[in-house]
Amino acid sequence: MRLAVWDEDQPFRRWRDALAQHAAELRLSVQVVDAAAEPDAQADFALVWKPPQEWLAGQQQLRAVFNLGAGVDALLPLMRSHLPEVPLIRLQDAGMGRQMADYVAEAVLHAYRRMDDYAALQSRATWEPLVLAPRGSFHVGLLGLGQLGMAAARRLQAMEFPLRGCTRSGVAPAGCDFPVYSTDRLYEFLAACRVLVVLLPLTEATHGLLDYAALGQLPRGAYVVNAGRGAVLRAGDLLDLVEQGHLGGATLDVFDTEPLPPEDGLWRHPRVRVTPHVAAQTLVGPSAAQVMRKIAALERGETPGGVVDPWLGY
Ligand code: NDP
Ligand code: OXD
Repeated sequence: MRLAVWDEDQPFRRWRDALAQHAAELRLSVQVVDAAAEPDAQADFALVWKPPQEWLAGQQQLRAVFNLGAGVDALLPLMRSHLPEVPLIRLQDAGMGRQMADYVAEAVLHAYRRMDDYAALQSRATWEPLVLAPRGSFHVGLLGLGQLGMAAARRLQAMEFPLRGCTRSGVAPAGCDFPVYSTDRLYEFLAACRVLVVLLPLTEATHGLLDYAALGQLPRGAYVVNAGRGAVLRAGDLLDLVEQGHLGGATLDVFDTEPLPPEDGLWRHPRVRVTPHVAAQTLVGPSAAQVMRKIAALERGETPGGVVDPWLGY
């Protein structure tokens, strides 16, 4: 079988070597092709991150497309237009869960230990111990409890923060023993979150979900962490609520426009921390292993995990 790779973020040889190694372990005979170098080569499977639409449209015999990331919002519209019958399969954790748990844990501790307040005191050379909230009252809410939301939840539970979650279905994932709300009870969920961690995919239903009215449901002083997708949250509304003192601050990894334009006020706000979409990065080794396992499942006639529902958009 022929496997085409389109990923401008990594040298092709890294994917080729990792995929070849895992194919050999699974006794799969695979020719790995650099799609950018051989754009006309027809492939059976494609592994892609932000491929050009002309290339995707020219692929006539694909059996499945693998997205080299967890979020499919950029690729799904291209698939709908050009390859509506071909399954789109996303990465599930593949080494991103631990990175996301690190990112979220740091941001929650930053909020809990009032580090922005101490930074403000330091800027005035003021020595002033601040009151620390009892841990048991410091509820962290996870909006999105998929692969990454649950990885973050497990870490926060180990850190003894009380948790609550909110998902589309309201169904608690396996291993989740804290309360889970469905989105129709979003405001009730938000009302008790001292920190809101957003790990949602960008879909029609989540676009702009966290607007002024929704963010206003958070308790006074609440902190927001967004590592899902920028367009889920209206950053202007967030900034207004921080300015008004209703929200305590935010750690943001994802933005409506990326890179975040230099003139954007988020860069300079003393209570907002900005990172350049790095909370959880695609790791070649674990991703190649997962993709080859999924191809092996397809070859056996099975349906692997991570097949995107085109109607739900994730
Ligand atoms: P999953 O598909 O495993 O989980 C998605 C979660 O979101 C599920 O719990 C799902 O609910 C919930 N959800 C979907 N739609 C809604 C809605 N309308 N209202 C409430 N909840 C909803 O995704 P992952 O955990 O793997 O990844 C989450 C997102 O993280 C990705 O889509 C991507 O955008 C982002 N990401 C960011 C990275 C970064 O570096 N910043 C890196 C990797 C991913 P249900 O359980 O009911 O289906
Ligand atoms: C992803 C991402 O979706 O990097 O994997 O954001």
